Amino acid sequence: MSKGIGIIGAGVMGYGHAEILQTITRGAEIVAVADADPERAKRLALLGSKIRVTADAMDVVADPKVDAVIVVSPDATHYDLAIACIRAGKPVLVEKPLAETSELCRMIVEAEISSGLHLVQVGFMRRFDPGYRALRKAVVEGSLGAIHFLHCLHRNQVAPDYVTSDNVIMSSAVHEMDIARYVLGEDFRNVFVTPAPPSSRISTRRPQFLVLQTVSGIVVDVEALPDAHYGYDVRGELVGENGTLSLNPQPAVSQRRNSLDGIAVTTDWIDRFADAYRMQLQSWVDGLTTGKHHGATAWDGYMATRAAEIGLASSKQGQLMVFDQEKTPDFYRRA
Ligand code: ISE
Repeated sequence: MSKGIGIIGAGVMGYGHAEILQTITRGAEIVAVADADPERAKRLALLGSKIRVTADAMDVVADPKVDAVIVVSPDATHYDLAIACIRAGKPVLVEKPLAETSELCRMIVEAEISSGLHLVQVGFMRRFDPGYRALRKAVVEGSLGAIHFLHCLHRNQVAPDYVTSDNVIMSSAVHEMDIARYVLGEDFRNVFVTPAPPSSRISTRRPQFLVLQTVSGIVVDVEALPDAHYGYDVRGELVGENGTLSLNPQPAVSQRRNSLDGIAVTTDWIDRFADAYRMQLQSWVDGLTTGKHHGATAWDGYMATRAAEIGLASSKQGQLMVFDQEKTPDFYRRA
């Protein structure tokens, strides 16, 4: 039977998830949407005949027709909504970050463990990207031999005005913190962050360069550039003793025009990770029936925000920061 989904937040990302759910995902349909802006909610509701509109997010969580919830509202609301879903015993897919601080993320982790149910998934969609999955597979199978480096590039075309240098770490580089843990299957032991000069053309925010090391010593470097101008560009190269693997997001066609021969660069993450978003939603919806979960857990969400916070401290203090090692709770260990 089709699952009833409630969406909280009808902005660009909320609409994007809703569109995929209604047009591509099998086994679920949207039954309720909440947004403080009634016009946005109404626009989303046009995607289906059974979608009830409300301004009250908690009303969606409590709705008996809602089997599971997607939280795509502002970051500051994530904590309360995730806790409300756990209390209601409803599975919830929370857009990243899980919550604004690692302390709040940790409280979500504790609440989920106390409930005894695996209810929370974090929308770190890159875990469903075929490229990153191939990198993970190579690590699991050992095909590259011992791994030395994971090089990561994360460039936004032009970040919105409100994005600060701190956000470049907390909201952008945090994806690398998560995906590196996923690909390498290890936690971090230290991080050093060097801010680069700001882009005088556009803003005072500074690009950030991060060097992390995992527990076994693998080096992960991240260029996080908020204003690349030419497009949205995410790259990765895994370097091992037998060779390398690079992400290769190829559009279906290449172009020759204006004296150039090449491929178009996407302008935002919705395009670049379109496959990942689709697969993330299908996997999450399938999990509502099978009980199998493949995405980032609340623990992963906590670890990513915690790593970003430690990175932020490094950028402020200009020092290498060492992580306290935390054991993954048994509740989150996957067979
Ligand atoms: C944005 O919030 C996202 O989550 C995107 O995936 C990321 O690439 C971008 O840098 C963030 O600002």
